[in-house]
Amino acid sequence: MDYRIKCPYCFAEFSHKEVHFRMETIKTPSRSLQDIELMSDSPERARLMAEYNAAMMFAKKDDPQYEAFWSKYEDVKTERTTNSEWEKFGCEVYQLPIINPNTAEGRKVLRTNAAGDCFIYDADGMVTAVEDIYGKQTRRRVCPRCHNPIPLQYGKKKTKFLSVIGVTGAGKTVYISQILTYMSKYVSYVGMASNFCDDHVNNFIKDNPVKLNQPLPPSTQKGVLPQPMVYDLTQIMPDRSVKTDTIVIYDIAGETCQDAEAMINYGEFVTKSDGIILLVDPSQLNINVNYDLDEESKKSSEPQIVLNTIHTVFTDIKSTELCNIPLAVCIPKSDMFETMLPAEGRRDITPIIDTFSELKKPLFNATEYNILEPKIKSIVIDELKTALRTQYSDYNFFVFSATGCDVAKNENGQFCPVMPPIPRRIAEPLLWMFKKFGYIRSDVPIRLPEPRKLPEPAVVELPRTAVDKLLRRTRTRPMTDAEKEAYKYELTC
Ligand SMILES: Nc1nc2c(ncn2[C@@H]2O[C@H](COP(=O)(O)OP(=O)(O)OP(=O)(O)O)[C@@H](O)[C@H]2O)c(=O)[nH]1
Ligand SMILES: [Mg+2]
Ligand SMILES: [Zn+2]
Repeated sequence: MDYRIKCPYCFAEFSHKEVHFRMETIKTPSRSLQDIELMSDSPERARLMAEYNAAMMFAKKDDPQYEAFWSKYEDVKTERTTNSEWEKFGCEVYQLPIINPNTAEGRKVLRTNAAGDCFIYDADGMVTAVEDIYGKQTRRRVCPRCHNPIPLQYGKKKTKFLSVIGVTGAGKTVYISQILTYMSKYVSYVGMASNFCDDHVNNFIKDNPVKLNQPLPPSTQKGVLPQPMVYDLTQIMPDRSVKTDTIVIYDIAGETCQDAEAMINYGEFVTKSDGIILLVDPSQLNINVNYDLDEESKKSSEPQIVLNTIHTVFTDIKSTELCNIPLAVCIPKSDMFETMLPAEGRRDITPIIDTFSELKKPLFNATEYNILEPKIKSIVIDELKTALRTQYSDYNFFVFSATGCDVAKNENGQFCPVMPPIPRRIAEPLLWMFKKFGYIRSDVPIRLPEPRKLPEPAVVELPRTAVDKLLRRTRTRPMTDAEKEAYKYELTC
């Protein structure tokens, strides 16, 4: 079995057998190289030299490949060394020695298994660990190109990459924090279970709390890359087999989305994404809100400019072609304009339950969404609609509130939720994305932002009678209103 892995940092693709490992053994040579070199030729000198060379392979140091990857970001490596790791190693995790098991040098310091290679495989036959000559095992796989950590289990399942973008202050970090917090609840709405694959998810939630009277997260710095969040989603299929997919979510700083150059430098994640969740701040749609986005980001980042930028950076698309990446266009902070929405927009999404088994069905609730859709569309400004229509082929509009309540400044001028935050409809764009990825279907066809093109002329062919066949003719009748109406929806569920 050859597992192909796509690095969630640099997007290099490689076989599971090509991974490198961060070692858990750290050595310091007993003598310095200078000391050894000054010694006269002797067996002792040779022994010390060999010991020195082996120890240097296990010395803690800054890693050139890792440093090269992070050099374009603002000197912040968001990887976190835990207290226990500090106690154990006395250095950052990214300074641990790295061994490549596919070199003669690497193999010399790793234990070989009965099959003659140095890998330790799991029950599914994927390389998960190696053991060094000192008897220490490590499961710390890293990408062979950028030396960033590959999460446990990562690489076995099909992976989809999802970026959340939008101007500074649009609410991306608050949204992601809430989505991650409530992930298992919402994926259970479509009969799925979720598991996160490393500590980054927990760290993200801890670092970006959304709690009553607690300050909401500060603005994500431009040029800082937060760790990708990796989730496994498991589904029981109709034939009772189990299917797992992996999704990786990226929180991208607002400023990164504002010009094409920054997007190419920092936003590679956007261009490599399988889906984009775009947050359009309500103030960008002329909705009355009680705060001010900073002038700079308001001007330079009208949502249609962000859309142009993305369209431009997807370099394999001609400027005249539509970009077919699934795009969920969301208006966040709906708690601030609730009165503009019908009842469906003021409450959370509802799962679809099988009346017989009482289990939740793997379906996007389009019946509910379709009621809300025309209202959201009426809030969206024409410039944005035009940009979407002329550049994107697969998008829908959403509203949600990540806090479900108002936020107010505390005595230090930081925004805090004024009530226990209970999010509303945050999962709707995500479940829509799941439908686009083919994980689930919808209960009825989803209403489109623009009707599909009607046939010209708008007629329906009548069944051919024997006389028609004889006369080799086809007869038609005009489409009914109901038949035309179907063109406002997707073709299938
Ligand atoms: N009322 C309300 N305010 C929200 C909501 N979500 C976010 N906000 C407000 O928007 C501010 C910015 O949210 P962030 O999530 O930090 O914005 P961001 O898009 O990550 O911004 P950058 O990191 O600068 O790109 C928060 O401090 C809140 O004041 C919401 O659901 N309701
Ligand atoms: Mg942020
Ligand atoms: Zn990589």
